Amino acid sequence: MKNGENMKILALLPAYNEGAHLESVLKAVKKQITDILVVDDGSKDNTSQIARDAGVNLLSRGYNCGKGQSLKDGYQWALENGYDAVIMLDSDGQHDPACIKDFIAKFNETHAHLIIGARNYEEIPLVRRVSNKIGKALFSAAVGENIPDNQSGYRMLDRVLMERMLLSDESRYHFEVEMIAICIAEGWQIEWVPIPTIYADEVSKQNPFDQIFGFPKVCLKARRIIQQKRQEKCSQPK
Ligand SMILES: Nc1nc2c(ncn2[C@@H]2O[C@H](COP(=O)(O)OP(=O)(O)O)[C@@H](O)[C@H]2O)c(=O)[nH]1
Ligand SMILES: [Mg+2]
Repeated sequence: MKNGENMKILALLPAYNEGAHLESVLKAVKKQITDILVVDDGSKDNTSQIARDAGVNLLSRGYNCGKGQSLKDGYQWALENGYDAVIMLDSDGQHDPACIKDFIAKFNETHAHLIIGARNYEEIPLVRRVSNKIGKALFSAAVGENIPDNQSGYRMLDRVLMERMLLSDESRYHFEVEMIAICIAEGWQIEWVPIPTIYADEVSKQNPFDQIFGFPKVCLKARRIIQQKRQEKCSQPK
């Protein structure tokens, strides 16, 4: 595997109704990395136009399919265009593009398939902190190891993981949670970089109902994925 400095790396930004934030986010991302892809997902505002005006690559299918599906579309595009890795970050300003260099440095050090930006949960506003802490405990118990931040969408993936994630049937937020379980199941070490915790005027697009009732389901699925892989390995001849 090449060094981060010699790699072809794409910044991948899923975006849904981010007209208020995308322009400033892209401006900051451009200072860190030249190759950028925005995946607009049927936004009803000027998200696509902002990406076009900024001169970055844009995928836009005109109707909403979910963040996970947009990420898969982005990986497919990155693989077809010969990228060695993607760094994915949110378009709403919650991920500081200045941290991109920290992901590349961590990749140079570890060559991990997956590097995740971890926030300090103590800095998350109270209501979100409580749900995130419960989610962290549930998910860590389900996968059998401490996962500091399963909700963070600030991540770096190499081609191997991008290819593997194209097989996932998740299309919304649970896609990113499943990605962690897949790495554990495959025995791929996950690496972490600290990122700042940013909350400003952005409004989450996550459905609270889905968060509360869908999360235990995704934890059980994560457990199943890991157990199935373990059984597969055990049933292979020595
Ligand atoms: N392409 C796409 N992006 C989405 C969708 N939902 C959310 N996003 C983007 O994914 C990122 C994180 O979404 P957000 O709702 O802020 O999640 P939260 O910060 O975890 O509550 C933002 O950049 C959103 O614009 C979607 O359905 N499709
Ligand atoms: Mg957000």
